[in-house]
Amino acid sequence: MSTSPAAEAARRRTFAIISHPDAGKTTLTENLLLAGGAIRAAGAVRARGENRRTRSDWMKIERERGISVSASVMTFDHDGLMFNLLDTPGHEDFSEDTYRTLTAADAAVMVLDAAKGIEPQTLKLFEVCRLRDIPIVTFINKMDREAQDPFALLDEIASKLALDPAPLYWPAGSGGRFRGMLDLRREQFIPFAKKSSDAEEGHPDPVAFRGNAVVSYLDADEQGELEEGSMLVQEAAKPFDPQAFLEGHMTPVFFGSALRHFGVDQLLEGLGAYAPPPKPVRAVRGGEETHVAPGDREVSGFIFKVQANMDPNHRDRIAFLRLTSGKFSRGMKLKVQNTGRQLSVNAPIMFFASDRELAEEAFAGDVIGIPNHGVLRVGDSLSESGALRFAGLPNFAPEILQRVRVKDPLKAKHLKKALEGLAEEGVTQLFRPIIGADFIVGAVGQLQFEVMADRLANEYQLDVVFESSPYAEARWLSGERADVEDFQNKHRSAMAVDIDDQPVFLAKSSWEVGYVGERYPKVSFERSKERA
Ligand SMILES: Nc1nc2c(ncn2[C@@H]2O[C@H](COP(=O)(O)OP(=O)(O)OP(=O)(O)O)[C@@H](O)[C@H]2O)c(=O)[nH]1
Ligand SMILES: [Mg+2]
Repeated sequence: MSTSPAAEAARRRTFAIISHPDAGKTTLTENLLLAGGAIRAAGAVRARGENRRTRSDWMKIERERGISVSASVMTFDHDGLMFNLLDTPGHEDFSEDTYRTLTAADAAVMVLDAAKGIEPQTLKLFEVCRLRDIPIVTFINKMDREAQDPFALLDEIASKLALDPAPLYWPAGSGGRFRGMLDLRREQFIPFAKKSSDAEEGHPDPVAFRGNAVVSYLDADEQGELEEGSMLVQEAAKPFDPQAFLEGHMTPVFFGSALRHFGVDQLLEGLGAYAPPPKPVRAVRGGEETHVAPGDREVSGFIFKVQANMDPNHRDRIAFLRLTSGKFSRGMKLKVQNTGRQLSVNAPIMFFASDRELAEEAFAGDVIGIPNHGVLRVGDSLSESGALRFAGLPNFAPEILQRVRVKDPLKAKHLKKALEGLAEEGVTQLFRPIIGADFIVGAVGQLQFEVMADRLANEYQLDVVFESSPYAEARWLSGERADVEDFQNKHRSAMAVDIDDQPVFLAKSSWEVGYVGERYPKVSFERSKERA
């Protein structure tokens, strides 16, 4: 087998699963792992307190609430291809994580709940995909429940997303009347086995649609309806064109039920066949625009996510590196572009479904976890020379600022460390006012505070409460040092520092920001922090 970086990258399929909350991303992730032979049994997402649990919702709060709060990566080898699958949270309070994760993906699977179609959050995520030219595969999930008319669903994709839907399968009924689906390319009927228990399920093998065996699964009416529907849709929809898909104009549409492991094999096959391998990535080297190709010799990549305490016993901090070129081998030295710091990557982790393993080698498209002590941050570009810089990642300004208090005052020092640890993930912001002993936490959504309180309890044994703070806006200051210092000295009661000791102005309203901004034209007040 060839191991040239180009050939290895060519067999990578790195994709993110996106959708509105609850459409079934995590369930689908699990079942793709199952379909790929990476695990034996899928855990029920909502099976609280049981041993069977999803691999990608590994945080305690995720298991308890049955929601994903953090993106996770899962790698598996199937059919000669390496799949890197990124499960993302659907709730908008966690959008930042999802947006960043999309920067590491070469394709996206958009999961739609067949009863709901395109929901607001799906639309937003889709816009991000479009900005980044990521081709989109559509999976219409929950066909085992009463669904909308499939034609209406396709119409919605076409009108709301301005994307040509090209169904590769066509469903026979839904909910209690769901019988299976027709493979439009092979004229085969794939029967859905109805079973009420969630035990290991097998669905019967496909049969020829025009053959005799189909009558065991469809009565005459159902057969006629499916025949008519499939003819209509093939007349109405454009045939699937892989090139139009890669260019972002068309989406192949799959149907199924992730929970009942139906249609998942077909989706995996489609991803293998059509999802693109890693592409060249735009970068800057020595001030010049350039492209980094997956087959380039130099090993490079960027950090799109940092996660603290994946192993709570070790207070670890894992930076997720999406590789963009070269052949990475364990022990290699990589340099961080902005700081020039070099690090030996001795214990890189790959996240296989059943286990984490040391990554001996990795190629463009792969995601490896690098344990570090806060040296690596989201958005960092890594390479052997340290000269490559990839485009920055989106930075969300905090929308809500709250004061955090630990119930046991003796634990205040411990609280500081814990808050810093979580803030290093870059999703929540920590501000320490210059005057007083408060900690102010900034986040984009209310749910972030709940997650934080929960994680502080579970990962740091700290019982905290979040309270409203007098502040509504945080602004990072920049400008000539003397000007910034002058401003700070005159506004000490509203000044704070972030985890990197950068000065931050805390304002009571956006009006106040505008007001002081006019009086200090030489100082700029940034809504989010760009790392130098
Ligand atoms: N009936 C039915 N239920 C499903 C199916 N897929 C998922 N579910 C259920 O839908 C609920 C949400 O599923 P998840 O996989 O957690 O959804 P998600 O998109 O990952 O949710 P977030 O990550 O929180 O946005 C769970 O109760 C699943 O069991 C399906 O095909 N059929
Ligand atoms: Mg989920």
